[in-house]
Amino acid sequence: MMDKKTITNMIQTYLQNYQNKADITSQWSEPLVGFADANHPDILKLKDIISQQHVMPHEILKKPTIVIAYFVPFTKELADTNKAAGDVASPEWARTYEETNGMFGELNHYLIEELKKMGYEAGISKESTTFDREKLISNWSHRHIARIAGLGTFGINNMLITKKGCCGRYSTVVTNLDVVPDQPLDDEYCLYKSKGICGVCVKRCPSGALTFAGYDRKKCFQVCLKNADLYKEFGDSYLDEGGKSSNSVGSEVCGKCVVNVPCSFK
Ligand code: B12
Ligand code: SF4
Ligand code: SF4
Repeated sequence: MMDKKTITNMIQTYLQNYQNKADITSQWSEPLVGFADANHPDILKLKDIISQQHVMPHEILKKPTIVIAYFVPFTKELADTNKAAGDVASPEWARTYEETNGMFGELNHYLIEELKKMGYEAGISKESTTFDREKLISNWSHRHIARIAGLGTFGINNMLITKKGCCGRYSTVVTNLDVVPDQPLDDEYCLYKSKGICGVCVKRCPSGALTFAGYDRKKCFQVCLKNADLYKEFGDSYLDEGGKSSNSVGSEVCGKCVVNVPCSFK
């Protein structure tokens, strides 16, 4: 039988070995893993909150029970490379973005195969690696599911902040595991939301996309596109359904709102 500890160990060990590969320059910290109830009322609400096209776990597996969500934190060393003011991301940031997305594909494939060997079913939403280039939303939101899996809470930087911070990336796998699901957190990890202080991310955002009133994804996207123009050499890990053709040209990154802020690593 697969328990939560075994799956958590599998993800952590896979990542440790992956970063020793010769062609990988990225280093990651130990991942956090959460288990969301695939039939949680908040998941069922995603069609209303995000869009009618948002995929439901039961559209991926016939009888889903648990969505595994995991957060892979970046290192402080990587964050430091990207802390310069302005809207130009560091090349290390762009490269790690691509390498992390590529790693997710391989790690998820490994998890799915291992679960199948044990008699379970598992799958990913192909929608998660692509997004509507006009509306700038995806039909599969990793971090809404990660929130339901108890991994973190949303900050005013519009990132999901975990107990290890928000400087890192998420992925999710839908399964029919028979484990007890984790619950969303009651606390607020964002200092502005919990205590009315901080706001550093708003000050740092070079495009005015972040304000205390909300987040403007179009303004943010302009900055990401500018960086994509600069960084085309690290590949295109954001692929469309089935991973056939690229959803973007260049690395659409910025990340000034997740580095050098109080919630980057805690
Ligand atoms: C489309 C997309 C973009 C677009 C649009 C951004 C956006 N936020 O919508 C662009 C290209 C501009 C972009 C930029 C960035 N992105 Co992006 N992006 C995505 C993608 C593919 C889909 C996001 C989406 O559609 N969400 C649905 C919309 C409607 O939700 P939303 O904008 O998040 O808004 C909701 C929340 O704010 C939420 N919310 C806010 N407060 C609260 C409180 C509660 C209680 C609840 C329930 C909800 C809630 O309510 C809003 C409406 O539902 C995801 C990967 C994925 N498939 O999940 C990555 C993702 C969100 N991006 C990520 C990152 C890191 C970035 C960048 C830092 C770029 C970079 N890597 O350098 C910037 C940061 C921008 C920002 N501050 O939000 C990470 C976030 C990691 C984290 N710690 O949260 C993700 C999850 C990718 C990943 N695999 O980890 N991104
Ligand atoms: S930088 Fe401060 S205000 Fe912004 S999300 Fe993090 S804790 Fe909240
Ligand atoms: S990634 Fe963050 S800091 Fe950069 S433009 Fe978007 S919201 Fe602002």
